[in-house]
Amino acid sequence: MVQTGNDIVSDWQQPEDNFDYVKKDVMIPMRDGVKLHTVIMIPKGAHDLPILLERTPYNASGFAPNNSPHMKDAVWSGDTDWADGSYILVWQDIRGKYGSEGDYVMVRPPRGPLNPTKTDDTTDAYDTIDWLVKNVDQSNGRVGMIGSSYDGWTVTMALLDPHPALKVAAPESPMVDGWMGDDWFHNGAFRLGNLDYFTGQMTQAGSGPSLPRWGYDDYSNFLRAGSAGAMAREHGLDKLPFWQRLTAHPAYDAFWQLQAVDKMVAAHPTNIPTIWLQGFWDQEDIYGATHAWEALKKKGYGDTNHLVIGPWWHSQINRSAEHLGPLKWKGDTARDFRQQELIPFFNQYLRDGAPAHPMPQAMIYNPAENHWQDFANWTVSDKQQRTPLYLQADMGLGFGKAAAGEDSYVSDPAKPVPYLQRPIPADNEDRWRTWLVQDQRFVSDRQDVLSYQTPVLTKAVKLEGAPFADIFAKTTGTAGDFVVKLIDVYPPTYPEQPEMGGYQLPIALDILRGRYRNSFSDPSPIPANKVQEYKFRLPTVNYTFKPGHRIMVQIQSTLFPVYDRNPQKYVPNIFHAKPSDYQKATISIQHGAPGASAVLLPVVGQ
Ligand code: PG9
Repeated sequence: MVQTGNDIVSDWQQPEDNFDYVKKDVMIPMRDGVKLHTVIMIPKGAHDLPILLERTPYNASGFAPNNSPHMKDAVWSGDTDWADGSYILVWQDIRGKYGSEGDYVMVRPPRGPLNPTKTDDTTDAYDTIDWLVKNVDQSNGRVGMIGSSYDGWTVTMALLDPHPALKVAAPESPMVDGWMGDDWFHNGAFRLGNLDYFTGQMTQAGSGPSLPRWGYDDYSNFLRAGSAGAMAREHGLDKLPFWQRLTAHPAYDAFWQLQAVDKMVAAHPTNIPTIWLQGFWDQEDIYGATHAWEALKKKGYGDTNHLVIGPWWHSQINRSAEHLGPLKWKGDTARDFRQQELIPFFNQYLRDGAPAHPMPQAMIYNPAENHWQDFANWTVSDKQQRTPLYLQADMGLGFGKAAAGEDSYVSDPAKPVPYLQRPIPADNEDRWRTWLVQDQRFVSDRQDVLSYQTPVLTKAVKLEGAPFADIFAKTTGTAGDFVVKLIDVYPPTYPEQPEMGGYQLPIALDILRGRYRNSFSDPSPIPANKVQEYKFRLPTVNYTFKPGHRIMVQIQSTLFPVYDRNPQKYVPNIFHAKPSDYQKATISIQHGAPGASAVLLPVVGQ
């Protein structure tokens, strides 16, 4: 009857006789002695199997979260298709995160001017692969690497000086250039959601908290805080070394240039067969895969490197993708791609006797036609010929040049244009994932949003490539941002899906911080009341505007709180803008002359 002692035993092991796999936690030593926590799942009875490796800052143990006797059910959704007994699955915590030793450096730059140590994620990947092929007896000595977003970035780093056993790779939505167009900034405009990410990632080795909120609506929460710098100070982010570095480099200086992965892969091009993959509406890393792939193609490596753009939100490749918001696809486009392309592509390089699985140079979904399209020679270049679609009088849009004129609006930083219909809850994943396909009618009647549209199209307009915004504008301020959206306006009635009648679907949108209009590295104030050109690239598309639809271009100066507000008065560093720096400005968009504002479209088959 006595109940004393310790009911918790220290050496209990779960009996795994009925499991179809063996799971091991190991610490793998790197060349400097630091050990990295690694989870290895080996199908029972396996021999001569390839290894699929993912390196992550997001908790390696969390990739096999379920205590199931079946490997397929034990792993997370992104790995289910790989867990059929034909791969050894390996997840590793990168340095300093979760179970790994060492210091964590946010997207650690490669050895060199920004990293004077002897290790980086290239050497850590190399040392890990070396250990795995020598110590996992069931392996056939061949490794593939995969991972999305940050984990896509770790794949790209492994490719810079790959271990000979690394035979194939797939960076999925990799973060490639945090300043130009991935997570941190877009063309110099800072993305406020990073503040939550920074406390989550850099206040603990595990998972830290997000920022405290005053209310349900993030529009009000961020507006209340003032500048990004003020919000960061209020919540203690100014103590984080990476925040200090980031805010000390608001422009595209050497700090950013030296850690841009597209520049690095161009300097160390790889012949390892690689699929560079991202979402068409990738709300976090829409820049990376396309630009890294373009850099490799330019270097003559377009045969072994493939570009894939699916009709997906960020990382949706690892989940089901039958639809994106209201857009419905034919079947599960992510599962089908994984099963019919990605895995056979990996198999051919990793498994003896696997059939060849050639892939086209690029595979890009056409969301309007609802199918994949293969491209034997996909080319996007800044100098490519594009067809201008001009802004015209009376809010018109057309391929003919317009007469001189302008349209004005008052941009008030106290009332920025929301990126989602309010309220915008902080933790609503679904709304964040689908914001890039949201119907833009919720803002098109605002006085500070200009909406130009073509007449109803009588012929299809097919785009293949990257459109450019080429806007001529003057402002009464000395600073300002330009947001340009290319939109497909559905017919007013749409019988096959009635709720899509009149829908304004963004196809490509982006922002330019006006101080960088002439140089990303060398900002300059905007001369007040003088017409300036604001030219910038929009995300890559493969899209058909169908007859019966219209093309719309929307222009506005804020997109909040995705992007921090521009005070519209030139200050040296917007992170430190004071409340009194924020001022209204009148923006006048020109058409015809002195500048013919347009979006430059990569139209094919005209
Ligand atoms: N987009 C996230 C990220 C990547 C790289 C750096 C910071 C954030 C992610 O989903 O991992």
